[in-house]
Amino acid sequence: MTSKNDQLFASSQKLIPGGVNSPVRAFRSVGGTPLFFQRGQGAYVWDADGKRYTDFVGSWGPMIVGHCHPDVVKAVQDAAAQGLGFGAPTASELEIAELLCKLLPSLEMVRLVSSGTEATMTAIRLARGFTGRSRIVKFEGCYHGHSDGLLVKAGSGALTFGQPSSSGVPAEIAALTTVLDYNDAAGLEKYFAEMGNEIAAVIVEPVAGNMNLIVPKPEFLKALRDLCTKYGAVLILDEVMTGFRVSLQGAQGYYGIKPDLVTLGKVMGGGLPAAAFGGRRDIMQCLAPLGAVYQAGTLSGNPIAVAAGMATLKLVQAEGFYENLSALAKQLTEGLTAAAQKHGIDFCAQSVGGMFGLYFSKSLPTSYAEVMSCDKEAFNRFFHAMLEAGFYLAPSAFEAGFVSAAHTPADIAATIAAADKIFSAWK
Ligand code: KE4
Repeated sequence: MTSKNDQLFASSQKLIPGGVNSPVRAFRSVGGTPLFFQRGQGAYVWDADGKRYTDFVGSWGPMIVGHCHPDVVKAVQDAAAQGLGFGAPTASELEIAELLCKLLPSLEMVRLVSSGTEATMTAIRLARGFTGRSRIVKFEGCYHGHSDGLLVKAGSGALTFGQPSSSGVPAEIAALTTVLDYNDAAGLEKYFAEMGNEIAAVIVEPVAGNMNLIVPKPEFLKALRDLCTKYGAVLILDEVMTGFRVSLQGAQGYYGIKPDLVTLGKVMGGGLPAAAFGGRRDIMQCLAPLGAVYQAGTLSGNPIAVAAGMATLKLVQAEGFYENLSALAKQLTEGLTAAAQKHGIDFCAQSVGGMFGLYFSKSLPTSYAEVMSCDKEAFNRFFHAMLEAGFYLAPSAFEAGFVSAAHTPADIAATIAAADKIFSAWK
């Protein structure tokens, strides 16, 4: 008897490319049949066959207060009863703009959009309009959504111009993007010395979460800020994942680095499509209808998404919220590491705030190259064994994981116990 998951996947593949509406969901990196979820509550999700999992993906970060938090559900219901959208300004958009600018001091002005991709795509256009320059710099392994200029991989050999990492991206567009090595301050310094006056913007994940989790080196963050200031390039911190995830002030507050522009998403939408970009007033005032840089969106500031975001952002301001979240993530990473090492398995893990990385490697990776040398097959085996045991990790060795305020120390202890059992039978 095939499971409901299998039936749904077989049917979905006939109508939806790969059976999914976003590639990572298809389990191609880990193998097997993707889970179709039917319900979430707190730290748990249930698949189409009614099996419960402790959830460490949380919709890729948004579910920081847990699934179906009553305050969030009620805010959405109340907002929906007033109207699902107007395509016109609402007071709630001003309310969330005021809250975002209060929580993130670098935000002098902010605009709401509907996805992280829109936020980063627009921040780059804005930086180009503000500086009058075309070149942008990103880092290998960082993901900033799927706009053409960001689907770019490092040029081969000495070529510092990027090459498309997706078909359909014209080489001419990719060539305007330079891809450097994350955490390589010296390499950044060298590139700026050659090309600094041509750089419109540098976009970076202040904690990388799309090549598994990579922690920034202090000298790398310092070089980013100092060089962008020196050469008049716009420093864009892509905090779509780290915003309100690593601390209430995001990674910029956690590490004390002030961006010129910042992009936000995930947590600030509480699971609904709300994202944003913002920063220096002199840059933001270049945006239509004030300035010449165009950007628009039918659903921007949608009142239901804003309601979910506001309710979530109110909850994360609770006393001790991030101390508790960080403690849960630390309990998990330290417990998994101890269990693996007890059984002589090359495994390590780390966390920053409420996000974590798991690596089948002797030491913590600090670069894209080091992440790529981790044992992906071992991760995939671990992923499926944990899934079987009722624990849902990110379905890729190159993604970060997330805890929520709904997870308890007992949930984490049960996760560690399941891993310990798997490691004890590890050949
Ligand atoms: P969206 O367009 O998917 O809302 O955001 C793109 C984005 C931008 N910046 C960062 C730092 C991000 O992590 C993301 C999206 N993250 C992935 C998870 N690694 C979303 C999951 C998916 O692609 O389905």
